[in-house]
Amino acid sequence: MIDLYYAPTPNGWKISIMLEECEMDYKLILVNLGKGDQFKPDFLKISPNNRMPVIVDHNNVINDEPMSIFESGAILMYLGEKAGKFFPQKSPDREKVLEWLFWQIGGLGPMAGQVSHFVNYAPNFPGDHSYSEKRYKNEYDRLLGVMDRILDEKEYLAGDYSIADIASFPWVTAYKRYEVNLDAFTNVRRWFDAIKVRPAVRKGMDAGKEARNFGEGISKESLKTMFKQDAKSIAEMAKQKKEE
Ligand SMILES: N[C@@H](CCC(=O)N[C@@H](CS)C(=O)NCC(=O)O)C(=O)O
Repeated sequence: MIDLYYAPTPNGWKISIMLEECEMDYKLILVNLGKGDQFKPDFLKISPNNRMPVIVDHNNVINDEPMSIFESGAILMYLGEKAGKFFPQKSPDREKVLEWLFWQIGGLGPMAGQVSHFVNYAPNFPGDHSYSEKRYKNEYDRLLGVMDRILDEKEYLAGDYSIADIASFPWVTAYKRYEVNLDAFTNVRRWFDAIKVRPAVRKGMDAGKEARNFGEGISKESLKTMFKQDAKSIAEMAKQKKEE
């Protein structure tokens, strides 16, 4: 059994989709990010970066502890290897998948995440955010353009459907909220439509959907917990959760 520490956001969906695609047994453990569950001592032990997703694989015990993994890219690689699916192990196919997986982890994810911040949350904070919002929207647009060019030659990012597509899909689903016209990216649209109808993708995207929230009615306390983090504040949060 695999425990998935999760919130229904694009980074969480990558892993719920992968577990569904691999038909693996898993238990969903919801992490309430607004309430600061990511600072609880037991959570920080498996996720020192105070972020979800994280998995704990009870079938892989090392030095009396079940294996835990944080960072969605590392989790996808682990699950792909474990299941022998969506992550070829032989060169050069392995490197082709890794190129696009790292492109997502270092580019599409962080940039789309910033667009999400400026669209969904920054309006709660005073000041003119227009330059920052435009900067990240341009970068998201550029990355969709890169995808579109590559998908003109290939059906999926690395040729066959892989963990690179599973990582990228959730950050493309957000396009509507970001006011992007996906039809302008013909190949991305074809890729997106092919992935969204996969039964495992639908199931993975539905995992914990009752907890989904795009910031509507978010409390001042939750905004502070999530968006006023610096080295000092996360140390204080961790101390507070230890004492609770
Ligand atoms: N690079 C990380 C990013 C994970 C991440 O940013 N998770 C966010 C939600 S989408 C989170 O847990 N935020 C908690 C917080 O900001 O304290 C990954 O790919 O796993």
